[in-house]
Amino acid sequence: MKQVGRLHVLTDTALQTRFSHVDLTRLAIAGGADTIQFRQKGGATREMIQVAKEMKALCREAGANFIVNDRIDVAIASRADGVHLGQDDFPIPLARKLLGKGAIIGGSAVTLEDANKCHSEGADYVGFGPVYPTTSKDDAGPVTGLALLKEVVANIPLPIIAIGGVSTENTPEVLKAGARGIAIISAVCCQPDPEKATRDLYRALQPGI
Ligand code: TZP
Ligand code: MG
Repeated sequence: MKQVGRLHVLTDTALQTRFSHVDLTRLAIAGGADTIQFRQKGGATREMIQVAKEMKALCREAGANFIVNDRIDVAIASRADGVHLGQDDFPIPLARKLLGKGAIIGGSAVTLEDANKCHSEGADYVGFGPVYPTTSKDDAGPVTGLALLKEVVANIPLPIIAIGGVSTENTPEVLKAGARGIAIISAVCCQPDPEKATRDLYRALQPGI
């Protein structure tokens, strides 16, 4: 049975170059991440597949979910557990046809309407945000805030994963708003010690379990 995780770490090698996607996977898993999302915009597809296969192997060993952002071809080639798709990415219903019922498919939403669309198209979870200001994604859209997060949680019968500026400090209020979990780039990848940063986030999530 597929289960949507609560601590999603999105690997990033554009905002920082000290750690590779594979390094970040290892560190985030050691810190307690239950979901690793391979997020790379551009680059050679062959290399992406190679990296994704290594990441998948580490995740499988640790019992963590391995999700590929945007690239369903890379997800298929690496036997990922699923994909995460934005509103302009590969259509969710078509992804479901290709990946099957057992795959975890996440959709991005900035509004309640987006979240509704993710649900009606068959997503397994919604990545909602940016809940807080972020500099990690140029076209992240307007900051949603906690009130809209609450509204989405109340109206969409799917796990809602908060994204955008999420940190150890604001995780408690994100959980209080009803989010099932959090998705993180900079609060892990751009920290001096990504493993410790992940562990701190893991601890911040504990009261909600
Ligand atoms: N989608 C909405 S906000 C965002 C993405 C990928 C960026 C999240 O990065 P950070 O550094 O955790 O704010
Ligand atoms: Mg996308």
